[in-house]
Amino acid sequence: MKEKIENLRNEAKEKISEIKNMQELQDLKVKYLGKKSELTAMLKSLGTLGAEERPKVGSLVNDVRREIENKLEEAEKHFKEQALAQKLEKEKIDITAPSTKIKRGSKHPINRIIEDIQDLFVSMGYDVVAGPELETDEYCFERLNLPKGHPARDMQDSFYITNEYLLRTQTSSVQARTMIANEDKSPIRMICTGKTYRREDDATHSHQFNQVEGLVIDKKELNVSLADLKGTLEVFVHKMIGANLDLRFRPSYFPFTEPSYEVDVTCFKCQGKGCPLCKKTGWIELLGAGMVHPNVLKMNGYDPEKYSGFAFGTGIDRLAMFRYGITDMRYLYTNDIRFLSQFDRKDEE
Ligand code: FA5
Repeated sequence: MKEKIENLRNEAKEKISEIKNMQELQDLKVKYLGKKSELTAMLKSLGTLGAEERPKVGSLVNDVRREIENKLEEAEKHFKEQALAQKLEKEKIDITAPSTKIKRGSKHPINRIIEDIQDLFVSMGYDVVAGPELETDEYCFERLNLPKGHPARDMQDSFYITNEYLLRTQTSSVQARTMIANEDKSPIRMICTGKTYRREDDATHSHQFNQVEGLVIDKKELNVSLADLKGTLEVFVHKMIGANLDLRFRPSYFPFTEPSYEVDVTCFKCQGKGCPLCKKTGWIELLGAGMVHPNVLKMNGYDPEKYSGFAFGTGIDRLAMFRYGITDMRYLYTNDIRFLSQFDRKDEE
């Protein structure tokens, strides 16, 4: 028995000295120390030995086990150190090398302005609502006092999908949706920002652009007036694009408001002197507005004898042009990262 143990010890030592990798080490661990190893079997069979021999053999088996364990531990330590050294060699970091620049994303200028508009109007007690971009003729035109065949439909060149559905040409469709949805016909104070579409394309007109619609309706005795509309628009435009800008309220026509106005702002490019961008007028149109037409109130369930209100619709892309001095609106849609990444800096100025 003693000789067998000694042979095992020598055999294990020799095998351990020849190990080449961790897998071989694991295999030897199982072979010499595992549950089914010869040494474990010897320990289990100690009971069959005589009382004198038992402690001697037992202590020898334990010595050999410990010795093999130590040898294996040493080998394992050696392999781990070797692996770490190889990893460090391979993954050497040169802390003096110039770093690669991490590209920071930035918010699109239109989204910046939309967030600012929403913050401003929420601070004035307005709700922010939304409506669909694929709109029905009914909400985009008919419920806004623009029946089929009305000449004013030519004011907006539309993308029709079917006879009944089109890409909305104006967020005014959300005026009608809000009035209809408001079943108890209580007062309304809402804005809606969103994409709108028309067949247009030049430096101040895009086929896709963004509008913000505003609608205020309240009981007649509260007398929501043109003065309220003017004051609201002045605060809005001054907060968005500059406190010193002149606004020009020009009488105009929209079928859904009476009276109606278009509001122009001094051209940011020529400061009002006249240039190609403002078509030599010194002004750029920013929005349409007016007092909600009694027909629109009636068609959407509000009694014009009891309620009155104002509405406005502003081009957000035009606001972006003014705020950031962009001379061609179409840059906003070209997805040129060099153009789009400059606005963090511009907002900090
Ligand atoms: C309207 O769209 C009316 N719905 C506005 C309105 C709302 C009037 C509520 C009364 C009451 P207009 O077509 O003028 O009106 O457009 C309003 C604004 O949207 C314009 O002043 C302009 O700033 C912007 N806009 C219009 N067409 C384009 C376009 N193709 N590209 C970029 N901005 C445009």
